[in-house]
Amino acid sequence: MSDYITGLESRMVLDSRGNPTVEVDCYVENRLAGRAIVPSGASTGQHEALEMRDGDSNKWLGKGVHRAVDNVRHEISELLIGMSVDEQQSIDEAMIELDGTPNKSKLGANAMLGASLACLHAGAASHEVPLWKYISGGAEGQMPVPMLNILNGGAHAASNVDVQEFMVMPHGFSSFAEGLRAGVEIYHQLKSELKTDGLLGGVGDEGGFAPNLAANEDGLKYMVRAIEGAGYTTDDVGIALDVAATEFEKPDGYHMDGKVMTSDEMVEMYGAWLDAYPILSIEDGLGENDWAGWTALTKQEGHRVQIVGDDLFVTQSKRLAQGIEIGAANAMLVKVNQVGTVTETLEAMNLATSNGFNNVVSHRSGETEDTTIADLAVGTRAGQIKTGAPARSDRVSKYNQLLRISEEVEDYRSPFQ
Ligand code: 2PG
Ligand code: MG
Repeated sequence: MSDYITGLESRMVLDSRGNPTVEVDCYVENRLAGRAIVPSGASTGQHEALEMRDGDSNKWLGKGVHRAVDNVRHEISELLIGMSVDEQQSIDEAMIELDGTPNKSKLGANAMLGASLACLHAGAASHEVPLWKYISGGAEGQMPVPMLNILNGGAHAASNVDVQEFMVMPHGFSSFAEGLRAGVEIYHQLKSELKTDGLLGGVGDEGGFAPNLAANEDGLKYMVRAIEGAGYTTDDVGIALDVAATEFEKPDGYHMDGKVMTSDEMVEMYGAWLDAYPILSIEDGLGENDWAGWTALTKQEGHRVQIVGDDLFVTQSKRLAQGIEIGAANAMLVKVNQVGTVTETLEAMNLATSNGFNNVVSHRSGETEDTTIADLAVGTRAGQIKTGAPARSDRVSKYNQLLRISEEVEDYRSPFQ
């Protein structure tokens, strides 16, 4: 017999940047059974589902989430009461229907996602299985290779670096714990390399160092110095970039390193970087509407590097289908709040894998102690997760949850074999 939802509660809590966000509790048989907190981005894509903010500039600088919280407490709670908690798809579909807009602007994607995730947790609890196993439907899980963002730039840092994320990817190890250890040691090594050069300052939003650099390419040089300085080789540890190029694409081109570049020149630059550095993955190398540029990049470099669409696909099947059709990218970044429900996230992930695209599960730059994405990565066998530097609890909590899961799930392998 399945357990029934008896109500949802919701409240405002804070995220890692000190901004309000939505927390939702799901009650099953009148007992608290599942809780989730919604993350929030800074370099958001224009096609993302709507994050509902109150817009009252006298409070929380306009970023209050009072209306979204209210929507969970009233409309969404009333809608879901009496539904079986383990019917995730029906739960999500009911909310989508009630919202009735293409971008979830009536209820707010933050309200809907909070409810969707809280029900997911409650469903796992009611079946008394770990979340990752509830997501996998009982199938074997797989530990993801972490991408640790150890050098922050772009919209996540107050530096002059345009590339948003320089990540280390320890893919050549036999266990998650060993891979993570390499990533952490490299993080500490980067700190001493930067200190030696007098470039050590604070960290960015995702816990990585945030130095000013003479050129973006210097970030790649520091990554190699850190990998090798920590005693690893670039055979076992590669580099993943999130360029977040939408942020510096202007009507006249891409503004980078003090120059203005065309799409073709960007593609050429990536080719040169791939020749010179152990780069395994490039995310958002071009802007969110530059489909032709994405196709050109994928055609030219897709055979030797993973090309990940974040702002381009916004975890939405419709945009992903377009990318598949025209050969734009060969991987999708997975952010639950870009689409707003668990069911739509899983649908997009399935569409990706069934078309030979990789999935990379991702945090947002505004995060919390919520660790759902760690279980999502394992349960869907995504194979990759990016969740920041090994610093600050909003990032480390995901790695710690993965360490716990790795006591049960051993499968760990390079997604590039
Ligand atoms: C990204 C993310 C997460 P934000 O661009 O991939 O690193 O940043 O959440 O600010 O969109
Ligand atoms: Mg991105």
